This record gives sequence, C-alpha cells and structure tokens, in this order.
Amino acid sequence: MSVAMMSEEQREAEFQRRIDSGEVIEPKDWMPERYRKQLIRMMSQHAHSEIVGMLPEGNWITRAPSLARKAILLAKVQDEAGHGLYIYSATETLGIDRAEMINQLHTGKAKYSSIFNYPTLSWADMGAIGWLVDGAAIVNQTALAKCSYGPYSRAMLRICKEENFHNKQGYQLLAYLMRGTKEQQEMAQDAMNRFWWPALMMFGPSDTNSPNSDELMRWKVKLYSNDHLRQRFIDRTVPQAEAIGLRIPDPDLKWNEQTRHYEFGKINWDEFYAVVAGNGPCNHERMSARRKADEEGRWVREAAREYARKKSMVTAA
Ligand code: BYC
Repeated sequence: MSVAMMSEEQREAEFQRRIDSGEVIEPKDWMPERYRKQLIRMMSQHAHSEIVGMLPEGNWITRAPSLARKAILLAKVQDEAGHGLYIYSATETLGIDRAEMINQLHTGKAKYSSIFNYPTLSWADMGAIGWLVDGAAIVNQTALAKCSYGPYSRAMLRICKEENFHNKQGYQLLAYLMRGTKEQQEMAQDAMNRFWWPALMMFGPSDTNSPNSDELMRWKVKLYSNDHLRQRFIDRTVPQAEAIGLRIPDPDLKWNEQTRHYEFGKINWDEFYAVVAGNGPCNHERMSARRKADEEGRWVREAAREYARKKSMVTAA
C-alpha cells in the first residue's frame, strides 16, 4: 500500500518499521510531525552552537603566539562557520528557513551548547577547547553520523573529519605547553581545571533527567544516551591527559578494573541548568555579539539578494 493510502497509525507504524530496519529517512519521505520538530530543535541547536562557538576562539586570533598558530586557529574558526552552514542547510530540508532559525537564537527561543558561555582567559584555553570541546563533540557526532535522518548524518561525516584536526591541534598545543616553562605548565593546567567539568556537561543532563532521549532513541536520531557518551569521552580522555602530565580536576576519579571504565565525581547540575537558562558567565556577551554581527551583516545579505534577483531577471530575459 502506498503511504498516501495509509491511515495516520499505519503511516507511523511503517515509519517505525523503516527506522527499526536501519533505513535512512530523506527530506521528501513521510515523517511524523514530532520527528520533524525534534530534528529541527536539535539540529538548529547544533548549528547555533557551531556559530556561537566561533566567538570564544575568535577572541584569540589576534593574540596567537606565532604565525603558524594564528593560521591554525583561523582555519579552525572558519571550519566552525562551515559546520554551522552545513547544519543550517540540512535543517532547512525540514521546512524551516535559516532566517527563522537565527531569529529563534537571537530571541532566546533556541538553545546553543552550554560550553560556549564560558570565557577564554588564556592562550591555553585554545588547546583546551580543541582537545576537550571538539573531543566531546567528536564522541557525540560520530554517533550522529549514523543517525536516521540522511542530511544530518551526511553533514556529520564531513564535520567529524574536520573536528579530528581540531582535536589534534588542541592536544598538541597543550602538550607543547606541558613541555615548556613552569608558568606554561600552570597555564595549561588552569585551562584544564576550568574546561573539564563544562566539557562533561556538553553531553546534556543525566539519562534520568533527559526528557527528549527516549523519543530520539526510538527514532534512532540518538543512538546512545547522554551518560553513555559522557562515559565514552571520559574513558578516552583521561589517558590522554596523563600522557602529557595534566591532572584531571576530579578527586573522585578512579579506574574500575571490573567495569573497565573510569568512575567520576558528581557533576554540578545546578551550574549546568543556570548556564542553559541564560545565566552563565558569558551568555549576555555571546548573544549581544551575535546580534551585532547579524545587524552589521544585514547590508551584505540585502546586496546579495538584490544581486541574485537582478541576475535571475537578466537570465530570464
Ligand atoms: N547545552 O533531553 P535532553 C562544537 C538542553 S559545537 C545547552 O537530554 P537532547 C564546536 C536540551 O536542548 C557541537 N542545552 O536533550 C563549535 C533540552 O532542552 P530543550 C555542539 C542543552 O536534545 C565551535 C534539555 O537540555 N553539539 O563542536 O535529547 C568550536 C534537556 O536535554 C545541553 C551538538 O549540538 C547543552 N550542553 O540531548 C568548537 C550536538 N544539553 O531543547 C566546537 C547535537 C542538553 O528541550 N545535540 N540541553 O528546551 C545533541 O546531541 C543533543 O541535543 C544533546 C542533548 C546531547 C546536546
């Protein structure tokens, strides 16, 4: 029977059957309205995170300590812009346009990752962001690259490749500082101390407090729970820290030989919810920088639209 002939329940059952058998959903396929809404929520939040995430690192481009470091940082920040654009485009396939998504960000209706509401106080923070923040993003996005929605999963494949470069340059930056003077080592450790816990919070609330997870996992948008991915990140990152002499700022961290996982201390969820609610150290600064950039770029968008309009008139004539 074609989808058009089916009742609503039959369509939903058929959709779930496709998901369960590992089929990929494409933009023109029938999908439950709630699947579309959930994807728009999550993907637009992801795109916003990439764009807002340019700000803390952009802050250090003019102060990079060498030409090579400046070139690397510039390339990384440009990559983040590209990631935002891929994901905005992938989200547009669900029937929302980019201007509306940006408006949702600027009016506080849409969220972006909590991590970008923390300040970048030293050069070592560029290492901590690349290694920890991009590292956490890779763990999350490698799973999303196998998610049920085609445009999102394909965007993730390319993004993950670039994030691997980001991750390695961050780790190399910190490893370099850890081989340097006492002051450089302290600067690296201080960045680690400030970014470790916020990086763990990037994976979202614990499974028992994650209202969207059940639905997203049933639809294979999320393949693993928040806690599962957080644990995977910790297990792979602790040995990397040890290898360059950085200490994890968690007195309760210990290896469990039985489970073959690290046990870790309590995450400060009050801090997480305060940041998500708009009360982190840099929420206001980030949003006003975004609004200012949007306002100052208006003439460029208008000029590009006018150029496209005139060009299409010439082509049509
Ligand atoms: N920050 O039910 P839950 C990057 C919200 S950027 C803020 O578990 P879900 C990079 C959540 O939205 C990569 N809010 O939600 C860029 C929900 O609120 P609403 C960013 C958070 O969706 C530049 C509520 O809490 N990656 O790599 O099942 C430079 C309940 O949570 C956060 C992505 O965006 C948070 N951390 O799972 C460097 C990945 N966590 O919307 C690097 C895509 C939760 O119901 N997103 N909330 O009001 C995801 O994988 C999932 O959306 C999450 C949350 C795991 C984040």
